[in-house]
Amino acid sequence: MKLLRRTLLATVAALATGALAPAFAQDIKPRLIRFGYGLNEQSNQGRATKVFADEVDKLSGGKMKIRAFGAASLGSDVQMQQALIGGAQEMMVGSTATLVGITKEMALWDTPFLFNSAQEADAVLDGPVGQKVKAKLDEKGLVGLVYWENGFRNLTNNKRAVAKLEDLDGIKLRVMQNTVFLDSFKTLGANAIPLPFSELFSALETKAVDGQENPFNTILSSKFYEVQKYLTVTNHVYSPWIVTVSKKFWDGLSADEKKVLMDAAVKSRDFERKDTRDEGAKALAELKAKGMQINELSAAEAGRMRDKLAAINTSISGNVGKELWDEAQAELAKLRKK
Ligand code: KDG
Repeated sequence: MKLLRRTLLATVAALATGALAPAFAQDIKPRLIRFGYGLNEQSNQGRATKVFADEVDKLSGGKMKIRAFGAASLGSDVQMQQALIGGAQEMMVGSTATLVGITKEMALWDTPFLFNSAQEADAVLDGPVGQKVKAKLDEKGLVGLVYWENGFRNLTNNKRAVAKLEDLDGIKLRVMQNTVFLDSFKTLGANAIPLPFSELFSALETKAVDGQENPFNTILSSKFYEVQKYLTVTNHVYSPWIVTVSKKFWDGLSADEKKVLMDAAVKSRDFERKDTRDEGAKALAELKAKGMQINELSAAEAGRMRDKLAAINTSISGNVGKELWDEAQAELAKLRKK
């Protein structure tokens, strides 16, 4: 018994003096970061999240670990945004459109036909206007790191091919939880129904809604072709995603840790945009092969859509502020002069 007591006392003394410290010091656990997203693991969103996670692990020497949660397993965009603001979750990627209730300036990116190309989108989103909009998140408890590409959105439905605007009349069309999308499709004659992305497939399957609108990649990776017959190429708006961090979590990080997350985010952005475009180039053919009946809205009908939605642009300009709206238009005019 005396030996055991002596051994215990010697061990306590050694710990106190740090003689055993090296083993303890090497056992410091990595900082775990929960990263939520809404599409499935095999989607462009899932692949880019893995690139981000691998890069964070590499740049931090294993001291920071991303734990990715896909398929809205941590909740919808809106629910995850609230979890980040409250500090219950550290990171997410989601639609800028679902952030409009938190930061009204995000509605700028909902403007129908704002961008004519992905290159224009990259230039504006990564330029001064995109940075200004991103910075507005800070005062709401979120830190925006980078924009990813969701892509140009197109219409699917089970009722009819949409060859002219009147074909939208009465179609129960799911839209993102966002007033611009709601107002836009009501203006175009559809019966617009806001739903979280996580509920969309079952709403289509049970015919609670007739249709939806999303980029080709999402229509393919979420298997909407299994429950949708018609696909109309409209490219009616370019949708960004944005990678965000809980400000409560971010403010507790060291400068080095913040640099790791930012550098990894930039690398994941560049990967995600290329992956999304490469996949998008093939997705339409794959959707046709899956049996979808595909038509392209004519330039004349797209022009009618733009004209009908002009009033929406006026309300967006009022909501985001004329200065920001004018700055975005000026940047686009400059890009188009080149
Ligand atoms: O995580 C998925 C969401 O970002 C979602 O907004 C994607 O475009 C989308 C939609 O239609 O909800």
